[in-house]
Amino acid sequence: MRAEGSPSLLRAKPTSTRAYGASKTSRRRARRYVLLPIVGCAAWAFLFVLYKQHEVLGEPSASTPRGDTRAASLATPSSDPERARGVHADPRAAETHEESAAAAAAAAAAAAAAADDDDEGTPEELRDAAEKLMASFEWTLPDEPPAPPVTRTSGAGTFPRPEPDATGATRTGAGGDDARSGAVPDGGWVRGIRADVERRDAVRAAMVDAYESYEKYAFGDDELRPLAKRGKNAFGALGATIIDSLDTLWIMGLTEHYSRARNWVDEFLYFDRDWEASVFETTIRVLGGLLAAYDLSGDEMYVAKCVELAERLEPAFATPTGVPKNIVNLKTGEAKTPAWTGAPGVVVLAEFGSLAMEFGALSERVVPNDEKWRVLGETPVRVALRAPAQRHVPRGLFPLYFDSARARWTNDKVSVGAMGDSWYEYLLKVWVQGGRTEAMRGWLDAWTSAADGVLKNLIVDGNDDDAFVASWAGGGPVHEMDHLSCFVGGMFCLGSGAGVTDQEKAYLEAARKITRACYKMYADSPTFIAPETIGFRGGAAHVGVKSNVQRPEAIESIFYMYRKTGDEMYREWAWEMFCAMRTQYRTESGWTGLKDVRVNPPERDDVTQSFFFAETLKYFYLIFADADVVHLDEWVFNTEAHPLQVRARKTSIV
Ligand code: DMJ
Repeated sequence: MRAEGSPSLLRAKPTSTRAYGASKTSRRRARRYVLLPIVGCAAWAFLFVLYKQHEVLGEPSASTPRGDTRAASLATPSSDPERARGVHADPRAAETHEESAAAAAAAAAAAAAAADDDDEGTPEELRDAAEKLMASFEWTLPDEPPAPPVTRTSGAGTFPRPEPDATGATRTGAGGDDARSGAVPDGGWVRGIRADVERRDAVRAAMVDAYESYEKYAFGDDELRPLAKRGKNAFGALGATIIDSLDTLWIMGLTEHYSRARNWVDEFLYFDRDWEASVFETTIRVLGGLLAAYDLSGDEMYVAKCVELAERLEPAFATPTGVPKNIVNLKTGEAKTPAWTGAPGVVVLAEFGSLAMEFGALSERVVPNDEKWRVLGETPVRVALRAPAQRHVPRGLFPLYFDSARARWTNDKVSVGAMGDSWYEYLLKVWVQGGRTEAMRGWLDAWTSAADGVLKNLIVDGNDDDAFVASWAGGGPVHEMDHLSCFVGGMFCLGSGAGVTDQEKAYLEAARKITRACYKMYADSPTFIAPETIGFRGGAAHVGVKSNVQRPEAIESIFYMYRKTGDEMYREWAWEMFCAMRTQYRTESGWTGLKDVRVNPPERDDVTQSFFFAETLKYFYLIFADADVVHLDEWVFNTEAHPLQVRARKTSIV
């Protein structure tokens, strides 16, 4: 009866390693399981009487729209809607459990009375209201664990900083072979960039605005539907937005929002759910988000959650090759492949081939180090790299479909956008994540070959000092580009290291041109918002798919280019794009994507994507922050922009 994702008094919580004293937790649980049911029964009894009264007095009016019931019921305990959801309520406001129980009972009575006064609500609505009231009640329990101390990170890691040279300058821009030996993980980033405080704080204010709408209308659900003012669960009701936001909130220093999110994870996140989860999405968003929150905060609670989740995903890897199926039921462990890949066991490149950052990080963060997870994440890449090359597919590039049982490619389409993107991204980033050590060379070699394949076959110069990224089918290029492919600018920028060798210079030049094309996808649009896809002909672009879902890839590439070059033009581009998003996405009740970027003002799509918090707003913020905040020699972003610490690795099976 209870909607998935709402806090449940009956939920069996898995045991986990806690950051807080067991005795306090036990006391809290004891109070919860003994006292809450009593209060719950009282409230139910009260509502049952009301319901009976309704039956006697006649049919209720149907004037309350279904969608308003939640807001109405939640607003009842307090006239302040934020308090009503409990997410902004100070748990210490009610001194004792009894006081808060009394308050809840009074609120239940008030809610029921309000329903009665208005003569509104079917029995189902009343039951709903009671459930929601009880759910909101749990949020106001006293004795919440104290929030962990939130300190800002400078991104300082454990690697030795570059030594000053004879002139006293650090080796900015150096690296090259030294970096590749693992001695100095210097990606050639410009040092000493100072924050543009005003613009940085404008982005931070946008985060507060958009995230508080989510807290107000959908806290605990995967995503917010800002216009409907309610939540949406597309990821198994795992609180995807909360988890995707943890590190952004931390980095921005939003202490209170972070603490509420952290405590939700501790108290209400569990994975024993009858839900067919995407292994990829769950890994990059949930596992990646929890790992990054751990790396930033050191809060051990996250590691226990990660292990619980990884164990739920593990059955997907039980194939003859170790290449995982794309879908797994988190409760039953039953795994399957999508029907649309053409045959049973056929899986999607980006989905099976970009799990190694998260699973590798997990191995290093559990105590004692458990290599099982790293091997699980690396095996699919090892298998795919060794599979016989597919005809009609250029060297270094990879088809989109792979047979997980027979270890062979099943089509000849290539894309670095949808379905292919993060495969290429992780070849590079796992090498960076592992400290660019010799042990990781297999990853670098695979990426170098792939990068050269992309450069040679897919990059098409435009006529405005820009470049597009094509896809490939039937033995030749297809002149269409996804917004998703805009990440390639950032990838080439990251892969260009110090820009010392000819090859590195070519990567950086490609990055510059692709990033410019992606900026123009925004600047050339009537709304200053880019479409989901473009086509290109004769060096110019035209709109393909006209929607926009708040994607991050263009601003991601601008971020890398700014960190690499320090060219203020990139901050200007970022500011223009940010202002356009603020104008076009923002509503009074949340930030939404657009159905048609060619129409101004545009029609909204009514979703705040969880990656808008994880990626889009984070990259904007970091562009305007000091370059020391999440320094790219010490942190590497997974494909959902969750920063993971760089740690030198001594072993890899790739
Ligand atoms: C994100 O979930 C990730 O970046 C993924 O790799 C691709 N798509 C979205 C953002 O557009």
